[in-house]
This record gives sequence, structure tokens and C-alpha cells, in this order.
Amino acid sequence: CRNLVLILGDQLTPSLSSLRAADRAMDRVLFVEAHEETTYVRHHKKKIAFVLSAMRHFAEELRRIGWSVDYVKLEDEGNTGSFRGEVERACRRLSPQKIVVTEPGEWRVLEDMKTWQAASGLPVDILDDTRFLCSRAEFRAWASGRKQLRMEHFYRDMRQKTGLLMDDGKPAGGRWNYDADNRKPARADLFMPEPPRFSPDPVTVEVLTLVERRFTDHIGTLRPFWFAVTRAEAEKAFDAFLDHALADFGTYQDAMLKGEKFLYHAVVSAYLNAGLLDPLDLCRKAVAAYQKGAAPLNAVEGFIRQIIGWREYVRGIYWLKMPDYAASNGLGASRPLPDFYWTGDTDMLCMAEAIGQTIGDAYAHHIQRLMVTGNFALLAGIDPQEVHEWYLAVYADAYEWVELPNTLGMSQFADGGLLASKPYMSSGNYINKMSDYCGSCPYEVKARNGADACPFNALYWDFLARHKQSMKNNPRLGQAYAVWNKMDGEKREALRESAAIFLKRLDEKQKV
Ligand code: FAD
Ligand code: DLZ
Ligand code: SF4
Repeated sequence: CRNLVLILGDQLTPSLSSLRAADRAMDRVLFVEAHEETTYVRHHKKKIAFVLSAMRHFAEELRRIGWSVDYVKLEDEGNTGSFRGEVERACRRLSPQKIVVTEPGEWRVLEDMKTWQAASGLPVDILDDTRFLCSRAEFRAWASGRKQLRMEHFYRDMRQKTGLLMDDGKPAGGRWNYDADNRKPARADLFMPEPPRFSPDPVTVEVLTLVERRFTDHIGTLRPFWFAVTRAEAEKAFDAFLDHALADFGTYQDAMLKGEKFLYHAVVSAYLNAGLLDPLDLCRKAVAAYQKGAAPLNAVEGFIRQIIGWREYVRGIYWLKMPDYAASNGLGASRPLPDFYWTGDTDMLCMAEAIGQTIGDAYAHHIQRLMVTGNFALLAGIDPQEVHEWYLAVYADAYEWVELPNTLGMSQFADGGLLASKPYMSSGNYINKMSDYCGSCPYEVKARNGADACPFNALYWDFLARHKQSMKNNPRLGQAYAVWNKMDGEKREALRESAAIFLKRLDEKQKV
């Protein structure tokens, strides 16, 4: 063949830059199921099954429209288990003149790709990933010379750039942000839309059998497997969100309810990140729903902010700050990740719910990730590297470019406040306000200290006390420190002692 075009498991997009640069008649497309990719963290079984099945379906789709495709399955004879090994093997087989790839989503893979030219003696073209609205170079230009890299400023530029919800250069409705109308707790008797479930076809069934056999020691329940694995199915899932959930997306964005995994969330991140859905297309459809009166502005603005704002912004930060970013540990946290993150075996009901559904479906919504599992790890001083590996492994939507800044920056405040102006942390009070968990929890959310008290309470104050030196001047923590400073000494001592007892139990691996 003329060129060898390698497509990665999160590049399943017909308009991918490498495919656009290729010629059906002369070039060969290569897909590789790589042992290294399936195990560089111990991904959730459903995540592996999703990626492999979606890859196989996409390869078939390309074949159908006339591409020549080489597809190396995980257990094919001779599979070397790595991208590099398989590219070398394909070069020997096909004698291409050039290797063409779209830049990968992870730094480690890009570094590897940079060595391929020397190793193979062939030119390697690494093309921009044009599926993002803001290229790496554009983000770098946006960031240069700024003292603070605030998402809100970036987001406004992206609104201008895309014209989404803009009227003559001004934000629709007169404001950029409608969060004041959002973030209400939900009631359990509300109508809850469920994301559509797709039955595994023979291709998926084969993958499920493979995953079941090969990845027994990975986290997660494999069946029932209900994810979309093709573009057509993913589009159906998004249409269902538009029809049944978008209108209430904003209002209940931060709510949590027992047994309700999805509430009014879109549940499309795995599809978006793998390339089955296009971010701008989703935003345009959401805006169209607003324009025809099917969804209010607070919902639609909130939704597009997550995609053209947060999603693009964290990617920009990732590429701007890697590789040093991955090692950041600004708070010096070093406690090992408790085992119950892998099993859900804890009395804390909020944690058991978030972890339990994560094990079941490789999904938890944003506030569960940020204010339950993330909040706990932050307050308990868990080593951010271990927290990062956990988030990267357990969620079907997790790739380092999006997971790392969310975990180290937004959730663990390990990057020294680059991404978030204050740590996202709370006592049990916030969880109680936003959920119905606490009523069924053996811990008492209103109690501040003592064996039965909600652990988040003492840990919250203990965290503030531990980090007083570095955080007391943060204006956004002024109120919390004012309360702490006014508290009488005995109360403070009792809180710190309660936290110490809890952390000791954690360290001794007692059930908490
Ligand atoms: P919705 O709530 O319906 O939002 C719609 C879309 O907006 C999402 O599909 C997603 O593409 C985008 N989005 C929303 N918030 C963010 C965000 N903070 N960063 C980037 N995109 C966002 N998201 C991932 O895609 N992959 C990850 O590995 C990941 N790791 C996270 C780790 C932590 C500690 C935290 C706090 C958040 C993480 N997020 C991650 C962001 C967010 O939690 C998920 O995108 C969201 O829960 C996906 O569910 P959904 O599709 O129902 O999203
Ligand atoms: C996540 C993942 C998994 C589990 N397996 C594969 C695989 O076998 N082959 C592949 O091409 N990609 C896989 N992926 C996605 C890659 O890890 C992803 O493309 C890189 O991390 C870059 O984002
Ligand atoms: Fe979580 Fe505390 Fe509420 Fe229990 S009482 S569910 S531990 S916030």
C-alpha cells in the first residue's frame, strides 16, 4: 500500500483527520487491539468491551464503504501487544511509504509515536485532531500571557467562536451563565428518564466472551452490557436525551438520588470520547431544542458549557502542562487508596452508591465523581496518583486527556490551584442537601464528631486545619476559616480527634 493509517480505539470517527488525508484506493487502514492498551491501567471490563466492540464495528463500517482494513484482534497469532510492535509488523507486511496517524489523546502514546520514524525508517505524519474545537496550538496561544487560566473566560471565547447561543455577538438571554437557576436537589418521585439500552449483537457477544475470559481480575460487572457500540446507536442515545432529559438537565445537574444512576444526565461521554459522537453536532442539536421551545435556556446553556467549555478546556490544560502535570501533588497527600474504592464495601452510603454503580456500569455522574468519591479522597489525603489511576480505570469515558485534569486539578487540588480557584470539598451537609442518601446511611449527617458522625464532617474541618498555612489566604475559603477560627478550642480538638480516629481506622483497613 501507499500509506499506512493507524486508527486508535478512541478515534472512531469517519471524518478523522488521518482518514481525510488518506485515499481508499491506495492506502491501508490499521486497527490494533493491543494488550498494552487494555492493561496500562486495569480498565473496567465494560470499558474494554465497549472500546473493542466499537473498534470492530467501525472497522466493518469502513470496509463496507470501500476501505482496505487490517484489523489485529487481541488474540490473533503474532500480535505483539503494542501499537509500536503492530505498526512495525504491518510495515513489514505492507511496505508502505509513510505512516499516518491523528494525534492521540494521551501523552504517553504521542511520545511513543515520536519514536516510530527512527525505528521504522519511514516518515510518520502526526495530524491534528480536528474533532476538538480548540486545537492544542490555539489553546497555547489563549493561555500565553494570562495570569489565570479560568474556564469561564475560555468558555466565552468558545461561545464567540462557535456562535452557539449568541445573538449579535451577545450571549442569548443576556447572561453567559445560568447556574443560579440550576443545581436543585431532586425528589425521588420525579419521572426519571433512563438512557436507552442496546442488546449486544454477535460482534459484541464475541467481545464479551473475550473480556470475560481475559480480564477476570479487572474491576466491574460485564453483563448486562447495554452500551451503544456504533454511531447509529450512540445517536439514538443522544436523541433520547434530547427528547426526555435535556429540559431538566440544568435544574437537576448536581442532584443525587439513591438507586438513580443517570438522573437527567446525557450519558454520552464514552461515545463522545471514542469518536462515535461529534461534540459540536450535539451542541447544535441542543441549541435547536432551545430554539424550538423544547428545552429552557438554563438547561441548554449548562449543557453546551460542559462540552465547548469544560471538555475543551481540560484538554487544553492537559497538553499545555504535560508531562509534569501528571506528577503534581501540591498538597503532599500520601495515604493509599482505600480498598473499598474497588469493592464498594463501605458503610458510607453516598460512597457505596457512587462506587457500586461505577462497578456496575462504569459510570457515575459528575457530582458523584467530584463531591462524593473525589471529595472523600481529597479530605482523607489520598495519594493523587492512586486516585488518578482509579478514575482512569473505572469509567468508560476515561482517557488521560480528560480524566487527569479533572482528577488532579478539579477534584484533588493537586495542581496548586491552576484549574480550580479553591478545592471542591464539603462536609456531609452538602451531600445531604443535594441527595437523599443520608437518611438511609448508618452515619449521622448532623453529628460533627464521635463514632456515629458522618465522616465527611470531621474530615472537612481537619482538612482545613491541616492546610491552614497554605490555604488561609484563599479568598474563597475566607468564610470557612472564619468559622473555624471562631470555634472554641474544645470543639476544634474534638473534630480533629474524630478525624484522627477515622483515618487510623482507614489505615488499619478496618471497615468504615
Ligand atoms: P453530562 O453531565 O450529561 O454532561 C454532558 C457532557 O459534557 C459529557 O458527556 C462530557 O462530555 C462533558 N463534560 C461534563 N463535565 C465535564 C468535565 N468536567 N470535563 C470534561 N467534559 C465534561 N469526563 C470524561 O469524559 N472522562 C473522564 O475520564 C472524566 N473523569 C472525571 C474525573 C473526575 C474526578 C471528575 C470530577 C470528573 C470527570 N469527568 C470525566 C467529567 C464528568 O464527570 C463526565 O464527563 C460526566 O460525568 C459524563 O457523564 P454524562 O455524559 O452523563 O455527562
Ligand atoms: C482504552 C483502550 C483499550 C482498552 N484498548 C484499546 C485497544 O486495544 N486498541 C486501541 O487502539 N485503543 C484502545 N484503547 C484506547 C487507547 O488507549 C487510546 O487510544 C489511547 O489511550 C490514546 O487516547
Ligand atoms: Fe455520606 Fe455522610 Fe450522608 Fe452517610 S451521612 S450518606 S457518609 S454524607
